[in-house]
Amino acid sequence: MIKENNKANLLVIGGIDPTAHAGVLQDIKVANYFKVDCAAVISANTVQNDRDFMMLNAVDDAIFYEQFTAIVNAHKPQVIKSGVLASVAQIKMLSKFLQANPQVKYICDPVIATSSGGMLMNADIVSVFKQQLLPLCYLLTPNLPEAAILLNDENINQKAPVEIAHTLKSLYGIQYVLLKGGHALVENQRGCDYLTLASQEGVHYQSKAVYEGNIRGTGCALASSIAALMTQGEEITEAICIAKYHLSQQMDKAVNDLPQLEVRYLSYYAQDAMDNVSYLPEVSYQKTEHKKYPQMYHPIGFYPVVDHVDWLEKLAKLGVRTIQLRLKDLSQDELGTQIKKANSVAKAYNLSLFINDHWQLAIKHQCFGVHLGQEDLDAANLHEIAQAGLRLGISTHNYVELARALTLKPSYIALGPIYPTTTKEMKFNEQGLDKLRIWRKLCQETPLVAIGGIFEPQMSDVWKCGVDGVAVVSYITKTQDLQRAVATAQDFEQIALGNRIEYSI
Ligand code: TZP
Ligand code: MG
Repeated sequence: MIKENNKANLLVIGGIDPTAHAGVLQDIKVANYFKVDCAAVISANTVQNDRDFMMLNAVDDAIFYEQFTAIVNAHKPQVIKSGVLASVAQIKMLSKFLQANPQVKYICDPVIATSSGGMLMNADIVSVFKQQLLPLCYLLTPNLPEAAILLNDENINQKAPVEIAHTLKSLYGIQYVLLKGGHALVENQRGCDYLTLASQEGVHYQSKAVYEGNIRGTGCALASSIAALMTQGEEITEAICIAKYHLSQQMDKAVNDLPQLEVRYLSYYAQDAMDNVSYLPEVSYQKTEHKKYPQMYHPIGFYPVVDHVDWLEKLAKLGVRTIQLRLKDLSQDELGTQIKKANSVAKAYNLSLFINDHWQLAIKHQCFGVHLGQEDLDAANLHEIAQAGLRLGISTHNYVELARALTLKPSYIALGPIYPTTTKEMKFNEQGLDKLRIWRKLCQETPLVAIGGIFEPQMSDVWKCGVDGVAVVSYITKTQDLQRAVATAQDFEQIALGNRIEYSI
C-alpha cells in the first residue's frame, strides 16, 4: 500500500536531456537543492549534448497517461511545473487534470524551441497548448522568442516588455506572467524579468550582473526553482526573487568555475547562505532611477517607537536621540496636531523623529523622516518624500521586500519581528538572529534596524549582529521604570556603538 505523504510535493513534467543540464533531470537537481520532494513524468526523450540537439522522441501517449496517472494519484502534487510537452494528447491530459484540480498551482515554462533553434513543439501542438493549457497557468515563464510565438507577433522586439507581459496575461487569462529579459535587445533591459500583478502593475527584477556566453538550462532552472520555492509555501514575488538570486549565483559559478568550456552548465550542488548582495536582483514596481535618501545625522542607536506625542519630551530628556511616532486610529485633525507638536519637540531636543505612515503630514511639518511598511510604499509618493528632503526608513520581512527597499536607497532598513511579538499582528514568523546577520551583510552601507520582541535579555545578542539601531515598543511603553529602561538600553547601545564612527551631518 502506498503511504499517504503529507509533505508538500512538486511534480515536474518534461523531457530527458541526457546531459542533465536541462529538462526534468535538471529540474530534479534544482528541487533537491531547495530540499523539495519532486517526482518527474517524462514527456519526451531527446538525443542531445551541450553542443547539438539531434532528436526528440515523444513518449507514447498511453505510457505518458499511465505515468501521469500513477504519479498524481500517489504523489498528490500541490505544484506542477512543465517544460517540453510533446503531443496534443499530453497537453489534453494535463489540462483535464488541472481543470479537475484547480487548487494545484501550475507553472508553465513554454519550451517551444531549444536555444540552438530545434523546434520542440509543432504548430498543432502549439495551437492546443495555447487554447487548452495557457488559461490554466498560475504562472507562465516565457522568454521573448516564446512570447512572440504565443502572441503571433514577429515584431515583438519593438514592444515594451510590460506591454507584452500584460497582453499575454489578458489574452489567455493567465494569473501571472513572468516575462524573462535574457533575450532583450535593449542593453539596459537584459537580465530584467517582469512579473505581471494586477491590471497594468507589476514587478521588475533586474539582475545585477549579465553573464555572457552560452549557459545551458537557465530557463528550466528558473522555472523549477520558482516551483520548488512555491511548493515550500513561498509567495510568488518572493519565490521569484530567491530563484533569481540562486540562478545568478549558479551562473557566476558556471562562468568562473568552468572557464575552459565553451558551453557552460549550472551545477546546483549545495546552497550557501543567501548573503551576497551582488546576486540579489534589484526589485522595483516602477522602473525609475532612485536618488539616495538623506542619511541620518548620527547612528540610529536605541530607537523607541511610541504611540503618542507625550512620550517624546520624556524620552528626549533621558537622552534618546531617535524616535518613531506611530499613531494609529486618530482623526486627521488629531494626527496633524500631534505631528506638529512632535516636530517642535524634536527640533527643540535635536531628535531624529520618524513619522510612521503619515508621509503627507510629515512633509507638511518638515519632519526629519518617514517610516513606511511595504504596503505603504505602494500608496506613498516616494518622489515627493525625496524632494522634500525627508529621510526614509522601510520595514522588510523577506528577500523580495529587502531587494525592493535596497533599490529605493533608503536612509535605513528595518527587519522584524526578530523575536515573537504581541504588539502587532504579523504575517511573518520571528526572523531570528541568523537572518538578522544575513540582512546586515546584504544591506551593506545602509543602516539596519532590528525590531520585534526585543527586551533587556535580547539586547546584547541583537546588537552583536552588527545592527545600527534597536527599535522597541513594549520595552518602553509598558515599563514600570522608564528611566531605568532607557539607561539600560543606552548601556547596551554604548557597548555596541561606542567604537563606531559617528555619521557626519
Ligand atoms: N514591526 C515589526 S515588529 C513590531 C513592529 C511595529 C512591533 C514591535 O513591538 P515590540 O513590543 O517591541 O515587540
Ligand atoms: Mg505602516
